Amino acid sequence: MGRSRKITSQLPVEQVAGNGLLDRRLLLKSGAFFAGAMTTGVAGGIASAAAEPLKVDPWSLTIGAPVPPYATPSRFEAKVVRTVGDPSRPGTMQGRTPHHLLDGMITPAALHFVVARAGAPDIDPDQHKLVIHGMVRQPLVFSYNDLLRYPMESHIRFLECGGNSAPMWSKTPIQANVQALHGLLSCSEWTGVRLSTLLDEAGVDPRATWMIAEGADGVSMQRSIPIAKAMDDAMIVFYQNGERIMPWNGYPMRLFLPGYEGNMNVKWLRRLRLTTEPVMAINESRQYTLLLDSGKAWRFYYPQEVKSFVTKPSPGMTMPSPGYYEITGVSYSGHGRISKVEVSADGGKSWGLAALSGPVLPKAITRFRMPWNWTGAPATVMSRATDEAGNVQPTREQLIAERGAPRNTPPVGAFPMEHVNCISSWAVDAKGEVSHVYV
Ligand SMILES: Nc1nc2c(c(=O)[nH]1)N[C@H]1C(S)=C(S)[C@@H](COP(=O)(O)O)O[C@H]1N2
Ligand SMILES: [Mo]
Repeated sequence: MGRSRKITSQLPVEQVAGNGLLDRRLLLKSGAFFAGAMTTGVAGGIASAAAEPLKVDPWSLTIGAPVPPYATPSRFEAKVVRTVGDPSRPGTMQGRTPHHLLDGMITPAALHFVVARAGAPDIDPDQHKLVIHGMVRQPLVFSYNDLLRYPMESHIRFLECGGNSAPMWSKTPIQANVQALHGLLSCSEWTGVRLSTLLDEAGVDPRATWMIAEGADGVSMQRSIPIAKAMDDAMIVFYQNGERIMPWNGYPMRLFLPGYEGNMNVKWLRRLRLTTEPVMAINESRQYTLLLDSGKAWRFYYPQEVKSFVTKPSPGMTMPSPGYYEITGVSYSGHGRISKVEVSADGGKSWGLAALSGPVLPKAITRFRMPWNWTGAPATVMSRATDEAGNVQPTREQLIAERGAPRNTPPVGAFPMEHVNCISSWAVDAKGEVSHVYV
């Protein structure tokens, strides 16, 4: 009332990169621009509100559902679920996060990805113990409640399986959605104690160079952690997004190594042994190694490198009509903060800077957003992240040049190639259908 709303009948002609990418600063401007863009048919579908009264829907005429003690999302969101492995093959038990259906930086605990070689053990926290021994002045045994009395810290950090995105290694682009291609990645707020506090209490022998972490699950998973990481930002965590860690993610406690390969983050943690040699468990001698063309393998390759992918639009989606869209996706680096994300809509010929949704935290998912005026012509959408250490996400070709040609064609879900962080490309055809392509 009183103020006339400025209607912008056309999107500005000015683009920051080819195929309709617009200036990210538009996202900071007043909503009037978007209000105009959406109702003048540019976005193709927001009906202009005639001055008719709203119809009264049945849900407005009754008392609603009572408050459940523990809530789950609306029944209309029933498709927002993990895709899970075959439970009859316990060794492959896993669940993938549906990034194409989420927004923001936090993954709900119930949708956090899972890799659990022997499923989730049913651990009674009152009976669970954590032992620190080996090359220490004073071996220690902690009960769960002992540990909860130490000073706590909370940090928002991503976790990614070293085998995430392995389908990108396939010789031809696998036609699957973002969940299948990149779903072994999640980001939570983790709360627990700094590992260095406990190690200091045990008194680590200065000659110790490795810490062997062991889980209490059916495979007694073990991984060797360099002592420098153990003393740096490693944590033992009990809470995930404010509630106790889910059974599948390590209840009642797990090791958390910010930025490091998912596999090293031993769940259901029960033992830390200080020593001078790595344990050479299967997860570090065979799995989570990188076999090169030379026949040699990289072992003990820890940080998850800088990476990003577009979640919207992404394969399996259809863009209903030409007009205004927001391209959005996730970016992260095991080396620190994301410093920038560039987006291309023309297959990498030209790039524009995306807006980063704050807070931009180290070793956490940073969501990026890019305004886009899709003309209806075929386009290829990509994102390229750079971290504060100066690492730039490589193209698939660059990654292949570094590691050798693809040696096999993995099915979706297999992990033959670790640490795949290359750029993903999504093609939008003239019908608006989005598919996975290599450029
Ligand atoms: N004890 C134990 N720890 C484990 C695993 C396991 O099977 N057992 N899986 C590892 C792997 S391969 C990954 S990628 C991460 C996954 O953590 P999440 O299931 O909480 O996402 O946990 C790691 N820690
Ligand atoms: Mo993993």
